Amino acid sequence: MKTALITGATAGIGQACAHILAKNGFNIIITGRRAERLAEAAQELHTTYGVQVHTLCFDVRDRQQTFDAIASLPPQWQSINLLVNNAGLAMGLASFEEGNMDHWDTMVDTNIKGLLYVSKAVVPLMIKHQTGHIINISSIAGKEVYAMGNVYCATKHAVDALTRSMRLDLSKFPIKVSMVCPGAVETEFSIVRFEGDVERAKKVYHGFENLVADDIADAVWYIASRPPHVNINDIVVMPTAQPMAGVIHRKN
Ligand code: NDP
Ligand code: 8X3
Repeated sequence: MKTALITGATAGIGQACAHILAKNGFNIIITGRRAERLAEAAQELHTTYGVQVHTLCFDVRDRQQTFDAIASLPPQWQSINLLVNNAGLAMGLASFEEGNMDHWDTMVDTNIKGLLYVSKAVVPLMIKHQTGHIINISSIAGKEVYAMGNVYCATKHAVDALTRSMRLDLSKFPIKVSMVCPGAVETEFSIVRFEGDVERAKKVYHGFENLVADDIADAVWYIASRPPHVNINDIVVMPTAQPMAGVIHRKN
C-alpha cells in the first residue's frame, strides 16, 4: 500500500485530499496544529476507508518542530509516496501601504517557508526509496495578482516558482513535482483571512457558485493516479463564474 502525507488536513482542501486518497487505498499521514481535529479526522478516515492513519501535530512555520515531526515517523511510515503541500493561508486584504506586517510574516512563514521545511524533511525519505511525488497547492493568486492581494499573491507566485525549480532538481531521482492552482474555494480560508469574521467571509462566496474542497481533491487525485511515466505539471481549477483572479460574476 502507498502512503500519502498531507499537510493542513484538519480542514478544507487538505481534509478532502485525505478522503479521496484514503478512498483510493492510500495509508494517510495527516498534519495540522489542531490536535483534536487531527484525532477526529484520523478516526473518521480509518473507520470509513479501513486504511491506516498517522497524525503529526506541528506548526509548519517552526523548522525544528517540522523536522522533529518527520523524524518521529515510525519506520513503516517513512516510505512516503506522495506529499501534498497544502497547509497555507491568507491573512487580511489590504492595499500595500496599509498592509499589516504581522500578516505578511505569517503568510511568508507558512506558505513559503513551511512548504520548504516540510519538503526538505520529506525529500530525503523519497530519495532513499528512489520514488516520490510532491503536489503543491498554489493558487490562481500564484498566476495572477489581484487588488489588495499583494503579499498573499507573492507567496503563491513563490510556490509556482518552487514547484518548477523542485521539478528540475528532483526529477532525476525520479521524484515527480506537480501543482494545483485553485480559484475561490469555500473552506475556512476566508474565515482565517478575516480573523474569524464569519459574516465577512460568507460575502466572498455570495451570488455565484464557488468551488468546494472536493473539486480540488479531484484534481489532486487525477495527478496522483497517473502512471509512473506521466507527470501532470500544473492544473488551474476555477469556478466558472471566476474568469481570473479578483473577477467574479455575481448574480446579486
Ligand atoms: P483552510 O483554512 O480550510 O485549511 C487550511 C489548513 O492549513 C488547515 O488544516 C490548517 O490547519 C493548515 N495550516 C494553516 N497554517 C498552518 C501552520 N502554520 N502549520 C500547520 N498547518 C497549518 O483553507 P483551504 O483548505 O482553503 O486552504 C488550503 C490551501 O489551499 C492553502 O495553501 C491555500 O492558500 C490554498 N488555496 C485556497 C483557496 C481557497 O479559495 N480556499 C484557493 C487557492 C488556494 P491547522 O489550523 O489545524 O493548523
Ligand atoms: C485564493 C484564491 O481567488 O479566492 O487562493 O483569492 S482567491
